[in-house]
Amino acid sequence: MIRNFQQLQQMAAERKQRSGVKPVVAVTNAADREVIAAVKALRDSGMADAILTGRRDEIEELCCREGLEPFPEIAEAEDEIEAAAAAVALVHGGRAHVLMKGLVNSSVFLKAILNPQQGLRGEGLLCHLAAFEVPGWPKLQFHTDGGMNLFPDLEQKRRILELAVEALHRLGVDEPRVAVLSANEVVNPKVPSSVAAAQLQVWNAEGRIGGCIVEGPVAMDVALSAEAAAHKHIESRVAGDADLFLVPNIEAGNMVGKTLMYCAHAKMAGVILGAACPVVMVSRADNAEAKLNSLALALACLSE
Ligand code: COD
Repeated sequence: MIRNFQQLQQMAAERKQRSGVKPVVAVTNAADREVIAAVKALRDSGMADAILTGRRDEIEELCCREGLEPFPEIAEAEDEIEAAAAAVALVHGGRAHVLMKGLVNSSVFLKAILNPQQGLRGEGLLCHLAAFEVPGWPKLQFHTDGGMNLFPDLEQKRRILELAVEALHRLGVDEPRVAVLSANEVVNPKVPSSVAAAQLQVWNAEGRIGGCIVEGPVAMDVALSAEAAAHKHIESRVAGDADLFLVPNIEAGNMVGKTLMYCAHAKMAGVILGAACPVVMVSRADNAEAKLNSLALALACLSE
């Protein structure tokens, strides 16, 4: 169980010590104060080094202001499209092990990763995994996919689940408890998410999806509360103890995440899985601390 982002950062630092190799993060358009502050914190923590892409003059000025000296290596790029291509090329060339989104539009960034020739597409689907530290909640909550796939079908949900479970194994959660969310615990053919959730639970019971405990469909109250499950006479191994929440689609995932952040003061980190390397997916509005948490998540997801 990972209690909070501080523990996640420790895990990322220990992972580096075990492997003996200091990972390098390629930062896409680093010409932003919060990005530079996050890179400084990253370097100070010893978790990884960074190579920055973007306009050299702007980046160097920000490095001076934030005390990031000596300057990290900079790959010159005129705009966000060039910067995305340069950062992806650093991963292709084996110079970087993790890719990070800096001051760049999400769609431009994702399209650079998905580019069939120069991108970082692996064998199959890519998906977004978010981690939330919610005040008063005993462990990090992992949510997928509220950030990349729009309306995944059953097969895509299965792949998203497998990618997220694999990442949680790397984070030391050996048998994640997975709540496949819908609006109710009863399968209703008129609610596609409930039908898909039930099938994922069956595949898990049959051993076709392994390494985790999957229950679905479950409503959010049951996923979050053993008392709610008992009250509804639902026997559950996941209720109140879910590690991973598989959301029905990007709209639901986005709304749950934003509600956690704005109403429950949660902190969020995000990573894209299934690409040639873990990809740090931050919002341009995130502060340096949030960006550092996403860096820690991606670094802890690296295979050893
Ligand atoms: N995994 C692997 N390949 C993919 C994926 C994926 N998740 N998505 C698309 N592809 C491939 C397709 O097979 C196709 O070959 C090519 O990429 C283009 O596919 P399109 O035309 O469906 O995709 P795009 O380029 O229009 O958009 C892909 C995005 C990922 C940009 C799009 O799905 C998107 O905008 N997602 C949501 C991003 C977002 O707003 N997040 C919330 C805020 S961070």
